[in-house]
Amino acid sequence: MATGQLFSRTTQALFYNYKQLPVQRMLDFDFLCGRETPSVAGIINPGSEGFQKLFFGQEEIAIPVHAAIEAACAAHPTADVFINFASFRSAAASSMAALKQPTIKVVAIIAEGVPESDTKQLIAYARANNKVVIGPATVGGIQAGAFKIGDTAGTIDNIIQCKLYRPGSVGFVSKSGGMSNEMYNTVARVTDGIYEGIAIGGDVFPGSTLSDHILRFNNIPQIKMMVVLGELGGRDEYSLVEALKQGKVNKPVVAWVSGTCARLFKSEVQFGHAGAKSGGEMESAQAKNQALMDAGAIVPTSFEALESAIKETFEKLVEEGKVSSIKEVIPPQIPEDLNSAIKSGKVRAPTHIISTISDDRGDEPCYAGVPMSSIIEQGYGVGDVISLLWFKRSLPRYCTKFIEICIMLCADHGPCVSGAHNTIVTARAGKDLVSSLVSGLLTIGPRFGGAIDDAARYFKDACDRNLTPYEFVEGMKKKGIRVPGIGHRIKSRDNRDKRVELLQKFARSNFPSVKYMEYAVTVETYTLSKANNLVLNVDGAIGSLFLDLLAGSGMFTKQEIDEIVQIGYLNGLFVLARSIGLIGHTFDQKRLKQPLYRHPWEDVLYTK
Ligand code: Q5B
Repeated sequence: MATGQLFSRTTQALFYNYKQLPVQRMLDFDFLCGRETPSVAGIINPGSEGFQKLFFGQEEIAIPVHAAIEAACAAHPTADVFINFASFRSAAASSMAALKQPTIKVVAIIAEGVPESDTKQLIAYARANNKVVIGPATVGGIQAGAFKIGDTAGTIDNIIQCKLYRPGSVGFVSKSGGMSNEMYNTVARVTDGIYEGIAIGGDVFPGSTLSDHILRFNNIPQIKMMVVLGELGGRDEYSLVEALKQGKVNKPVVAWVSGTCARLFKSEVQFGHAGAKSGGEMESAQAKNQALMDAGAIVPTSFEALESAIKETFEKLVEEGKVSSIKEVIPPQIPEDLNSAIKSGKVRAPTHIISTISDDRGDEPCYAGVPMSSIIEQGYGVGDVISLLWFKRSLPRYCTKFIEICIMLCADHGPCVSGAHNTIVTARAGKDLVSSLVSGLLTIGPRFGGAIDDAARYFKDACDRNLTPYEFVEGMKKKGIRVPGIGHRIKSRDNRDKRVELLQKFARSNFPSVKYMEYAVTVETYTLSKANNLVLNVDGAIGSLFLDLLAGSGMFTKQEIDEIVQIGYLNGLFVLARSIGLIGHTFDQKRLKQPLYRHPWEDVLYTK
C-alpha cells in the first residue's frame, strides 16, 4: 500500500446507503474547514433516485441521489472515496462493486460483523488493484482541515476542540474509532494537532493495517511524528514492529497497545471488538508493547503516560526545528439547526399550522381531547367521532344517533345517480380506488347531494324571518334560484322518499323541537301544489333537521349555529356517507371485471 496522501481539500466521496446525520456532519466539517466544494458528491440509495437536501453552512444544497453504484461513479468521476454505510449483510457486495469501479480509490466500510471470508476477498482485490480499504467496523478517518469520513471525530464541538479544522503535524492510527476521538483530544492538547487520523476497525482482518498507514504517513512530508494505538489480540502490530526493525520508518512513532489488564482475568477475555481478545502470549498487550519498544517505538509505561510521551516527542521535534509553527485560524460558526436550537430554548419559531381538533403527540391519539381508549372503552360510535372532530364536543346520544342515521341512509342510492355513475365509468376505465371514488365525489354539488348546506341556509333565513311558504318560494323564483332541498328526479308526492320519512320519524320522537323541519314541510306543501316532484328531498330533510338539532340540543350558541351554517358543515354528511357507496361501486365493477364503458351512439342526439 504505502504511497502517501489519501485525501485532500478537494476530495469528494460517494455515500452509500443514505444516513442523514453522518452526511450532514461531513458537510458541516467541510464548511468549518473552508472547503469550497462539499465533500459528498453523491449519495447512492439502492432503488431510489433524485436529490437530497442538506446544509452546506447556511445554504441548502441538493445532493444527487443515485440508484446504483455504477451510475453514481459515472456521474461523479472525480469522487474517489466510497463511504459504505450498508449493513453487515450487504456491505461486502457493495464494497466489492465499488472497488471494481475505476474511479474509486478508497473504500471505507462502517458495518460491524462483515463475514471474515468476504473481508479477505475485498483485501485481496484491493491490494491487487492498488486500492485502499478502511474497515470494516470502523468509524472512518479524517484529514484535518480537508476531508472527513462520516461520523469520525464526533460532534462539531469535539472537532473544534480538537482543532481538526486545520492540519497539524501528527499522523494517528488506531484500531478503535471510539478511542480515536479520545486521542484526537489528547494529541490536540500536547502537540500542534492531527494531520491525519485513521481508525482501521476492530475486526480480526482489517482492510488496511496499522503499519500500512504508518508507512504511508512516513511518506507525507507534513506529518512529523506518528501515534499508534493498538489493542490486544491479533498480530497486526507485529507488521509495524517489522517495518520499524527494517528501518522503513524514519519519523518518531509513539505507540501503546491497550488491553494490559487482560492478564488480571483468569480466563480468556474478549473486549469490544471482534479482534480484541486475549489469545496466546504473543497477542497480549504486554508482548506487543515490548516488541514495539524493542523495535524503536516510544512506548510509555501505561496508557495514562501516553499523553506525556506524545508531548515529549513533539517538544523534541520543536526543539530540533523539525516542526514549523502552525498558523492558527478561527473556524467559522456552524449555524445551529432550528430543531436543536428550539429544543435548547435558544430560539422560538412561529408555527405554520394551527389545529384544534386532534392531537397524536401523546401516548395515544385524542379526538377533541378524548383519548382513543375512552372512545373505544365507552362504546362511542361514528356519530360521536364526527361530533368530536367536526363540532369539537360530545353531543347527546340522540344527536349522534341522528348523524349515524344520516350516514346510513345516504350511503348509497343505486348505480344510476350522478356520483355512482361517474365512479362506475372511472373504475371501468381501469382507474384505482381513490380516482374512482373522487370522480364520483366530484359530482356532489348544488344539484346532487350537495344542497344540504344551502337548504339549511335558506330554510333558516326564511323561517327566522317568518316568511310564508308563498313569500319564500316566489321570492326565490324571482331571484331565479331553485329552492335547495326541494325536488327530485324520481321521488314525488306519490312515490315518497323513504329516507325523508325515516329521518322525520326519528326527529319527531327524539328532538326537543322540529321547528325548521315543520317549516320545510309547509314549503313542500306549497311546492307540491306546483309540481308533483317538488318534494322535500333528502338534502332538504337533513338540512332542516340539522338546524333543529343545533338549536334544540342546547349545545351551541346562536353565534356557533350561524357559523356552522355559514361555513357549510352539512354537505360533509353526504360526502362522508356517499363515499361508502362509491367505494362499494368501485369494488363491484372490479369484482365483475367490467370492460371500458362507452356510451352508445343511439343514446346521443347528434345535431348541428
Ligand atoms: N323546479 C333535484 O329537478 C332537481 C325546483 C323547482 C323550485 C326547486 C331539482 C333541483 C334543488 C337542488 C336539490 C338535491 C335537479 C336532490 C339528491 C340525492 C339523491 C339523488 C337521486 C341521492 C330535480 C322542472 C320544473 C322547473 C323547475 C322546477 C325544480 N326544482 N322549482 N325549486 N327546487 N332541486 N338537490 O326533476 O316552470 O318547468 O321551468 O335542482 O335539492 O341529489 O337519488 O337521484 O340520494 O342520490 O330535473 O337523492 O329539483 O326538474 O329541472 O326539469 O325542473 O320544476 O324550475 O320549472 P328535475 P327540472 P319550470 S336529492
